[in-house]
Amino acid sequence: MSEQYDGQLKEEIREEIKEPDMYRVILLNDDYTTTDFVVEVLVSIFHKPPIEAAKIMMDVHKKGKGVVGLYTHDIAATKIAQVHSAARDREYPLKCIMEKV
Ligand code: NFA
Repeated sequence: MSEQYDGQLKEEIREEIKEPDMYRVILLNDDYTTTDFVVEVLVSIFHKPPIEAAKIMMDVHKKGKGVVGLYTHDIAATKIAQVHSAARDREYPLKCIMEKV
């Protein structure tokens, strides 16, 4: 096997094991969404245990925003769409966004 071919193989293997880009999903506070609904969303969409969900909700309520979780791009986008859809159904303005880590 030539040096060049060996190098090409190593390069291909390196590309195959590259970790996916990760995104933080960030929940934003507002004055209208109920605390119960936010906890409900954190439990049902983000699979947080209820006690942790209540802590995250209070943190967002006090600080204006907070990280809910770390996901690959498509999982983050799906969860955000699920939050906005559930909020729209109940006529709450609850919003979340994603940012690349
Ligand atoms: N601030 C909202 C209230 O007082 C609760 C809330 C928390 C909304 C976290 C959005 C995010 N009812």
